[in-house]
Amino acid sequence: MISAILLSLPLVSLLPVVSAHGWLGSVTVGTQTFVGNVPNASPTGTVIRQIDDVDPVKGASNAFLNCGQNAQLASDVAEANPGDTVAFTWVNGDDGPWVHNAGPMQTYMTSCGSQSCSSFDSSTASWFKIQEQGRITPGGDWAMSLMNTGAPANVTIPSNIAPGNYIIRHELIALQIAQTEGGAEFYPACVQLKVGGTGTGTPSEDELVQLPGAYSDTDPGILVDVYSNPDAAYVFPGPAVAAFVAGNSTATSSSASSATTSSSAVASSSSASSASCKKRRDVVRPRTLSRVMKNLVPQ
Ligand SMILES: *[C@@H]1O[C@H](CO)[C@@H](O)[C@H](O)[C@H]1NC(C)=O
Ligand SMILES: CC(=O)N[C@H]1CO[C@H](CO)[C@@H](O)[C@@H]1O
Ligand SMILES: [Cu+2]
Repeated sequence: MISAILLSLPLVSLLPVVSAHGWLGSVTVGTQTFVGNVPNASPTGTVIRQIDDVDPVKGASNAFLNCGQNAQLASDVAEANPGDTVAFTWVNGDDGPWVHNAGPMQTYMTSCGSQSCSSFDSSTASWFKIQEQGRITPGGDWAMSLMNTGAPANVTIPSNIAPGNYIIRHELIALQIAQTEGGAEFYPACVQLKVGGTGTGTPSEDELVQLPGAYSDTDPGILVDVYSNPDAAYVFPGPAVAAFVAGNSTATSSSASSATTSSSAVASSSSASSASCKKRRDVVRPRTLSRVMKNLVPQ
């Protein structure tokens, strides 16, 4: 009832119409920038595996969780060094800034062994986590929201990683409708690398996971209402950051207690925003609503 009234507020229709969903538009590895192929367009040489749809991957066991929707091998490989920054610039379906603002960003790597990653089938690869980012401050905005201005997400290649052929997989999990099972939106993207240097760091066997395989649709960080209890510690899905990764202090937050799910009022208003995601208007609404709901819903 309340949510229906809120959703019909004129404010909502004044929001700019922006295309939701999206893809990895470009990546900067060290100082070199590579532009991704437009989803489902004719491919040209790049290091980013091309997907065929800007819609999110849905379902934790979806095969496309591996590298994105029907991801294809890319022809090129980026040269990188340990300690390099890899900057991932995500864009929406119209090539503007990324629109979703709630949910974690995680980065994995896998070894392609002795072969170039341009011919490596990653579908049964073993991945290790090198980074995870949640909210910037407890209860505050998510690091993902910094990309709404067009800024990239920044990841550091582990400073001691052993040289070799690797795929680096950056993943956004948009949680604006994740209080319903199956609502989480996964956006994975894979970039093919050849890492130099003389490092010796490798993950241990028990830090390796399959993707899909590492997540369940009912994981506390995947089936979660991020609006009803923003102060709850977020529980990152998947493994901890591999121990050899220096400065992985964020890994400690994954052992924090689970976020609670769903107050019914907020849940119903947010599931209405599920439809709005398809109508390309989910950009600002969830946070606006949750602020309003805070004042209406007894704590
Ligand atoms: C990545 O780095 C740029 C430049 O320092 C910064 O503007 C941006 O906010 C960073 N992105 C995130 C998600 O922190
Ligand atoms: C530098 C640092 O924080 N290292 C930690 C990385 O994570 C593992 C557990 O996943 C810790 O044991 C390390 O101390
Ligand atoms: Cu979307």
